[in-house]
Amino acid sequence: MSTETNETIAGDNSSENQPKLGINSWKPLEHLGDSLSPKNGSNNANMRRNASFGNMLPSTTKESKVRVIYTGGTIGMMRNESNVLIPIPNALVKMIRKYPNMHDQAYAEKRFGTAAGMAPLILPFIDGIPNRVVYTITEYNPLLDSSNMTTDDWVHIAKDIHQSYEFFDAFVVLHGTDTLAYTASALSFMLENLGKTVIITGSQIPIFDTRTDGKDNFTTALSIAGNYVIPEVCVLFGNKLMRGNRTIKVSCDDLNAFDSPNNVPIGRIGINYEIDYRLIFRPCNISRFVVHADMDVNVGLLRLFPSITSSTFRAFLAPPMKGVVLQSFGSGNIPSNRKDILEEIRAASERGVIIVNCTQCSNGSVAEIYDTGKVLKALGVVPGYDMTPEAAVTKLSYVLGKRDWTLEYKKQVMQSNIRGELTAESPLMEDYDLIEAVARSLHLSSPAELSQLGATLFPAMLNAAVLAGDIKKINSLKAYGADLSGVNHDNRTALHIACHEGNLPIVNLLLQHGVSVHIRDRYDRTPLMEAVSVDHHEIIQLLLSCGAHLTGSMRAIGEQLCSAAARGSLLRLQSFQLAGADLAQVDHSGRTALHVAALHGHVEIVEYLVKNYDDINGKDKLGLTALQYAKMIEHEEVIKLFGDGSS
Ligand code: ASN
Repeated sequence: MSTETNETIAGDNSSENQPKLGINSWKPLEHLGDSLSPKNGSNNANMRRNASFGNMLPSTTKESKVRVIYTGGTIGMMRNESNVLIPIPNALVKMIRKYPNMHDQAYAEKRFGTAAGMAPLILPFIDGIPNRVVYTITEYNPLLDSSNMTTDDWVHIAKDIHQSYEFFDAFVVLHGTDTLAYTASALSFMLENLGKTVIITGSQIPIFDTRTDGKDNFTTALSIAGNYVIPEVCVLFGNKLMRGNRTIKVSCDDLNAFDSPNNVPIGRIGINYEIDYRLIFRPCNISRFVVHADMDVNVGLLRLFPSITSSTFRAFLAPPMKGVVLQSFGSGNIPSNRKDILEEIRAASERGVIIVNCTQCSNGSVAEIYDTGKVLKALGVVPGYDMTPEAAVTKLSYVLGKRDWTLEYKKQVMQSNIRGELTAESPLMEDYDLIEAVARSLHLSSPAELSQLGATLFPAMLNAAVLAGDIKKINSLKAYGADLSGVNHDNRTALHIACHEGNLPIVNLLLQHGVSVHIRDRYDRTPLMEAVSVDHHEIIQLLLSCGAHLTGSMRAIGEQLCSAAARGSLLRLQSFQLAGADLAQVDHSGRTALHVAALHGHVEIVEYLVKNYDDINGKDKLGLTALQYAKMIEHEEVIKLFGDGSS
């Protein structure tokens, strides 16, 4: 695939196809008043964040921003004069703007005024779904049938997500269905420590055809992406939201074309969305989101069949092959009486080729039940348990691309569960004793009632344990089946509370259990903002190392910086700085913290800010500099801090 990308966010005119991807796409919004003038040394990230539309949000409406990456596939295809389906470059966005069930033009006009024709797309209101989803579509060039996609295309998608990670709440990838399960599996490995929702979808019938499944798949993917934090690469298709690396394409013509045979879907799509939070696989490392783009292409899938020849084996396993998924019979068996084949396997394994044993059956796992299965392990073959072939081969490609890992470690990783892609041991039964005791006294018995009871009790008990700083209780609630990532009615997680309480050990514990740093509560506050609000620098640092970042309107942060400066709180300014804020950010009056500190005669703060500003002569909307404020209040000590070169 070409590396050229079209960012198509604009209206029905030729200027809508921005030549480059990325945050350029939000540029038209700068005219709408929330952009930061690039003075005062604001860094790139802050400038780009300012190009978002944070404080234009009507106070009653919550919005989330989703980046759609359109790679090709049937979903976006249209019929040409000969009634043949082909992808038509730059047509998707133009068409979507005309479909009121995919784009809310009235809202866009209210929100973006005259720039609405150039503005991002807006998913129409959906009853029961809180956030309005504002989305922009990045169209790849050329658009590809997914059968033509390669490892390079996975890298392209992964890098695009990485490049815009901080500026969007979630990502939706539109993809052809034929190799969609491979891409989903590959991305699940390449996107390390993913903290945001990534949903891949496509369709069997083009999105603008009357009987399309594409419109439902697309709008459902958008609304889930914009409303749930599911830090996984998921596949949304038909009535299921599935873990990407567990999916396989099971039908060429059924509208429910994908299945996840060895893993219960994360969500069921009906009139309502039923997302089972307990099934979400969360990264439990305290590390930032990164992309591993170095995928080794010397991998393959070898499907066993009766009477397969040893020369086929020899040819297949020969250099440059480095990793092979052996699709064995049943629960991992190969003909143990075929010494010629066993010899080829042993020789390849001794040369350092990683051979992973996966079953040909779409359902079930390899296990050493029979002698015919045991023999492979003795030859150095690694069990792949219940991995799909798609997951196993892309995982091999990922693992082999880790140049600094030893062969032994690579083999270890191949048989370990790193992204929820395999079930290595029988799952532990969770202990629901506590819930059962309450349920008995309330005469509740159905699974739905029990799970409802758990969902009601656990968040309150968890919050109480966090407030009490009781790590033991948190651990035992977890053992009872509580979801540590659950939210209360204010959409606050235990992590918000622990950050606000300034409890570093609990923050650490919750992060180790994969609680997301990106969930915004009802007031749009992230755990990072909570940590800033209590000036807990160690917690701020810990959250940053997990990929947390400031969100929303930079002007709002400017207000808070000015307010901290007015109060004389140097510590708060340092907290914001540590969290990634630009101390020179202006408020709605164009004032910086320096203006306000000068006006209030806070010597220590002025001294600190003067050192941290690239330009101390910035003017507010009244045309005044910070020094002029100091002169107005005749504060000699402050005036001196500005030095001779100031105006
Ligand atoms: N051939 C198409 C593709 O994979 C199939 C589809 O999208 N339904 O690109």
